[in-house]
Amino acid sequence: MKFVAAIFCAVVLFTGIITVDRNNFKTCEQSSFCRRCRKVEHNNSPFELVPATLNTYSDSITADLVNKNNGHLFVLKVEGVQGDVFRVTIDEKTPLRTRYRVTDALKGPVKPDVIKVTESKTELTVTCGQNKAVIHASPFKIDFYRNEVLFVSANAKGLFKFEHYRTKPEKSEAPAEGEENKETEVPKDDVDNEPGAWEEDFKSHHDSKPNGPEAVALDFTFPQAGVLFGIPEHADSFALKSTLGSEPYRLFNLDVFEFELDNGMALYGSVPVLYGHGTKGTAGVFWMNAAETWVDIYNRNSQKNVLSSIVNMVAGSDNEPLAAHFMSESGIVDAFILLGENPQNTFKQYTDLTGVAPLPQQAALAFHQCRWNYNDEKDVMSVSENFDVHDIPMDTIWLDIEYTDDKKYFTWDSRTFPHPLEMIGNLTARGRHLTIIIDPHIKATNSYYVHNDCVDRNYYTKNKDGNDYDGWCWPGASSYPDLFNPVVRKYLADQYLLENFKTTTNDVFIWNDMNEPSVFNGPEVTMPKDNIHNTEMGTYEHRVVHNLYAHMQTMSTFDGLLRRGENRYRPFILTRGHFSGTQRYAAIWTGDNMAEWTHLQASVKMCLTQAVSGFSFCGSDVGGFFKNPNAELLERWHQAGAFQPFFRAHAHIDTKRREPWLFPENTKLVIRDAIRKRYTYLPFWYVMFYEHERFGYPVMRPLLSHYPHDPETFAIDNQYLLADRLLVHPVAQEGATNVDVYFPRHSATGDGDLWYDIDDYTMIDSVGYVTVPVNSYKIPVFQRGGTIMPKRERVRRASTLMKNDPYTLIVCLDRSQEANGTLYADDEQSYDYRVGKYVYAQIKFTKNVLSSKIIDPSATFDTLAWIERVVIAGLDKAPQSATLKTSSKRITLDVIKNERSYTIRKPAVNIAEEWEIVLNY
Ligand code: NBV
Repeated sequence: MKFVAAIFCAVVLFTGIITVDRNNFKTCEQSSFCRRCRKVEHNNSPFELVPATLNTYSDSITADLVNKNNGHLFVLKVEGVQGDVFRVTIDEKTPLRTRYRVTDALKGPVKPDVIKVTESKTELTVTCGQNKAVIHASPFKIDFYRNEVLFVSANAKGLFKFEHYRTKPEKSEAPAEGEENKETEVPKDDVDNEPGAWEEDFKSHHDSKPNGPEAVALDFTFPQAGVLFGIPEHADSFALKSTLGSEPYRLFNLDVFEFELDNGMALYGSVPVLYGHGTKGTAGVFWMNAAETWVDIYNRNSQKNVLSSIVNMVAGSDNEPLAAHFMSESGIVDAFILLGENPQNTFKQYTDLTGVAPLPQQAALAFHQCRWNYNDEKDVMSVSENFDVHDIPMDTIWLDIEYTDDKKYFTWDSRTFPHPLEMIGNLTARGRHLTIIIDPHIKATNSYYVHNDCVDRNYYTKNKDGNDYDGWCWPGASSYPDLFNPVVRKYLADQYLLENFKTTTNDVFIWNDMNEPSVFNGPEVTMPKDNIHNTEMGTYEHRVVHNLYAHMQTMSTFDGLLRRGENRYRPFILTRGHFSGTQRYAAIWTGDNMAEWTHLQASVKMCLTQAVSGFSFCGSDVGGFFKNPNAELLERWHQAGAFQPFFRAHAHIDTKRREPWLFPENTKLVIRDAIRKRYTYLPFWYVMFYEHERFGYPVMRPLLSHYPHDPETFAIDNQYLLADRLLVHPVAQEGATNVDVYFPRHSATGDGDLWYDIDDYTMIDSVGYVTVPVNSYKIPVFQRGGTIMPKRERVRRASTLMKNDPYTLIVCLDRSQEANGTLYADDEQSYDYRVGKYVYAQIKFTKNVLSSKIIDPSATFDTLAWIERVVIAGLDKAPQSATLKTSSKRITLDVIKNERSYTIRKPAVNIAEEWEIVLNY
């Protein structure tokens, strides 16, 4: 059995058959809980509120809900949360056993807000600030209003379902899968008689389901929305499509080999937050549930195929508001209703709950070079040297699984990597870092200390019979640490400490892969759902916590790296699996994509969706993981990656080597240009991530973030904004000589902004689509008029060597001849910024004066960095000269006229000072 799985994998790897094997993964129909939830009758909810049970508290209400079909009781809690959020929880009133509640997704306890309650015969109104939740008793439904406008309704479609825990019926009553007797009428809501409710088979895997049916489901309607988006991770468009007549979107962390594009199949991560946006406003729902979840989308605007569009027409669903139906296998209903009113506020409400990607070390925002595998120490050093020879900057070189001794993580293969410390030291001496992979599976051999420790101390996840679960992964027979147990997390974190992992240093970054978890011979390539974990809430099946396994690994790794550096250095971790909140610990990438143009396009869509779902630090394998990219695709992918947050080239072990100098000179030069451009923009990336940590807005943003009243922006996912300063439209079509770039409007028919081409300051003063010519070096990137961009134009071999280098400021003026920007600097590596060692400056151009003011005067940072150049585009009069004024000096500066801009040379003022440059006419 084990061998079969391994051979299967190997065959697919080496024959290069490129398409996902859908048979390995369930459809909704093959998943009994999804089937049950999906067939709930619309508009006939059996749930009712029991008004007599109402309890009112300062920040919440509770009341019983009854399922009229079986009399079972539930407790509803509606809570006001600070920042225009309601939290709705529903749990069983007296469950047979405590149902699991998600831990560690939220960044901390929620902050309650004061509520006011008014009652009428049929409704209960919970008011919180300018918002209210109107709870209708029968049928049960909650309408959420902001400023009297209805933004979200829960259970408006009547699809609420809550399968209470129950005792297993006698055998004869529970037919096995496929044995159902179609003649016998199934009593309403009696799931006991449903096939698959008490045990379920998929392929050769049997799920024993000792606790029986336990699904929870609820629909949310968004009456103001013209588009729904969110719920990553899927290789699909930004705008969610109707699932009528097709599969729901699935959230179940899975290692999907050679995933396909344009569908809602599960992928490595699950982030159950969904937004509805329209010209009248935005709202969101965060469905905090870590069990397998499917989401049906009701969307009159989009049909996945002709058939479903016809079904839609016939069903007359054209008048229906957009809606989402969340269906989870287990857990409780725990939903946050985000009433942010506009996109940015709503995204921030989500990061206020689950956290942000903290400011990374500068090096992590620079260029990463990876491949499965760099073969040995010589290979690593020669790749590093070649980047220098060809004058291409690179900060981090990565080692994949082959560096280990037989896939035993925390060890090295002594034949290929006999002197790891020396190798790391050589890289560090050149300003570079090393990243190594550490997967969660542990080779089950008694010649491995981690395995012995885990066995001796009872640290492994158990199978349904209570024995150490044993699966199959890269090392062969493997076991899986029970990462839900804090003691186990601490043990693994300890392995990163330099006293334990003696062959590493503080400069080694970590990559956690295969943590969905991936199990080659498990059901759907993961762990059986009836495996057992020892969580902080007690003993639970894997079923209820599955989507949190990777999250727990990143928590552990983060803790290890933090303690490794005595809490001084910012850890850098890349993880493949993720859940809500993982962004606090790790960056993510979109997994095993392909060297195809469509996958380059997908990288934008996927990272955009991640960005609004908390994951600002996202990228894709540049060049494509599987298959060999041609020169043009490799060039275009580097150019696109240079403007995405996480920028790493990576490739499968069977692909041809593809370091830039192995291609024709022109390709190398184009790639070099793209990477160097990234380095010039590092100060911008750095301030964006600082502001992301401080304010909680995404770094990469869909156009609707800043142009929420322009419906044309709603579904755009081939271009995006970086903060509100750059508009990026990567070239992702083969042979393109021009690109249609959309310049958004402030209202449905109104004006837009001015935009300046970053390469030559050509100004665009129009809205709608504009055809922009491109050559092999160029991708359309525009700086918004009204913004100031910090750059560093002296590019070095690694970003760590640019710390003291001077800055250039690019000032692009708006129609009123004004602009604004920020600049942020610190030591680029440590947490000292959190104790006030930084400079954060507001840079402004108004009335012909450019000025820099320190935003937090109590913060201080000694730096040698200075301003070496100011470029101003869009000035409507030509200045003769400029005068620099600081508290101690007053100097006249030259102004040079360029084709479409002016350059002020050498203001030579330190960035930590306050200054003014006055243009003289
Ligand atoms: O560790 C090998 C690869 C890795 O290169 C890739 O980036 C991961 O997504 N890993 C998956 C395992 C096997 C891939 C077929």
